[in-house]
Amino acid sequence: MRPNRIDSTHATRVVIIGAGPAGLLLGQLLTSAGIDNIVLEQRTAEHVSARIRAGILESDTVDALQRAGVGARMAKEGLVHHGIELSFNGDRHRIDFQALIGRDVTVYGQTEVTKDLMGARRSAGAVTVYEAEDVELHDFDGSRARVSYRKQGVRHEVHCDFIAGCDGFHGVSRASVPATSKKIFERTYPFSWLGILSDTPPVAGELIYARHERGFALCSMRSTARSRYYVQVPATEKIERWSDSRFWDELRYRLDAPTAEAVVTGPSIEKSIAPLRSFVCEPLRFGRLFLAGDAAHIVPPTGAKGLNLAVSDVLYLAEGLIAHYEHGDAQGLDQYSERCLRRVWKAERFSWWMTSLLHSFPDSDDFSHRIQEAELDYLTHSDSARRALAENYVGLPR
Ligand code: FAS
Ligand code: PHB
Repeated sequence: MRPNRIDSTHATRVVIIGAGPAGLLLGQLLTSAGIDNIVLEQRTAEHVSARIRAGILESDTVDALQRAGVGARMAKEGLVHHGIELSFNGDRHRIDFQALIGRDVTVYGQTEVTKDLMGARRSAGAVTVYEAEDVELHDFDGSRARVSYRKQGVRHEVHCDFIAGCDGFHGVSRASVPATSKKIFERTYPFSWLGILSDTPPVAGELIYARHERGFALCSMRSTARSRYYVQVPATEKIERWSDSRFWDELRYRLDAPTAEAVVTGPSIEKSIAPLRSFVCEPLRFGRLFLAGDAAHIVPPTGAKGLNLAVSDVLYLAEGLIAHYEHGDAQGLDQYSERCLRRVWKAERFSWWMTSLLHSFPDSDDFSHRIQEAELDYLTHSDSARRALAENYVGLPR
């Protein structure tokens, strides 16, 4: 078979590449608005729905999922949190979102959000092609875009008005844009997060972000019976070097004594290492191609922004596409990149700040340590400083 022979041709209005939260939420919003779309996903549905990723939803994200008609289980199972705690120098200090800004966040795993969106898409009868291989983007700078892919040996081509690149950091969409048409901003960190999931009760009722000379640790959760913990490890660390007991010991070293004492340990049901980076691609629109979510930007997870930023991009993109099709109004699409990037860069700043505040940097000097301590001292003695952290953590207004 000739490599570029097309065996089957289709047409739709919007091709969405990637069935992560960005792609699936965009698909849900477009389908609900009667705008025909197809999602192309390289992995299996089982793989996508089994991924363990983010855990914290901003209130705007919760509202968006409710409005999109996929919030029922989240409303039942999500845990509303009115604050977080910072643990350092042997003490815990609460940041009270309710008292400071009257808002909250919801603990509801990205895994569950993805499952809810996948279920809604199935119920709507919208098309998702899983195991779509060799996805290629064509003519997105022309009058009509095309996306080709291979499925079970058959090469398909989809003609469309627009392409939404929701295929994550390692996807094909951003890579299809010529280097001369995009500017990349990037910072990599000399450490990663080693995460563990365990069916044990969380050590506390809210998240605890811990700064310790041995490194950062985070006590999070997925429910009142399932905990999610992280410890900072060197960027070169290998998962094979971490038994469960080594993880639990290291986590407890980094917590204040009462909290360390209270940790309930158990077998890991998932254990993985995720690298940390700050990354932004500018712009986010290239003719008929729009980048959204991790395809466009990456934040270190310290600020719990990744998933929430993906939702924010998709809301702007859906608004623009719906205005285009319903009223012939191009303003939303023309302003998409600028509107997203204003919000993205503020989330990048906050995520970088939280990461710089709480992690130990192998090459940092005494001055840097004193700055970290002064920052933490300011946070624990100033309502204004705590209010600034709170308003960024729960999500800045759109
Ligand atoms: P995703 O990466 O979720 O989805 C992209 C989809 O595109 C994937 O299903 C992929 O298979 C598919 N794809 C890729 N290339 C393709 C191609 N060529 N053709 C077709 N499909 C293709 N955020 C937080 O807020 N807190 C966290 O704790 C946190 N932990 C994370 C841990 C890890 C290991 C990673 C990688 C990210 C983490 N994030 C976290 C960020 C994460 O939650 C993202 O922000 C979120 O998944 C973004 O969603 P999407 O933009 O949909 O990208
Ligand atoms: C998580 O529960 O996975 C989580 C929570 C908060 C973060 C990062 C990850 O900042």
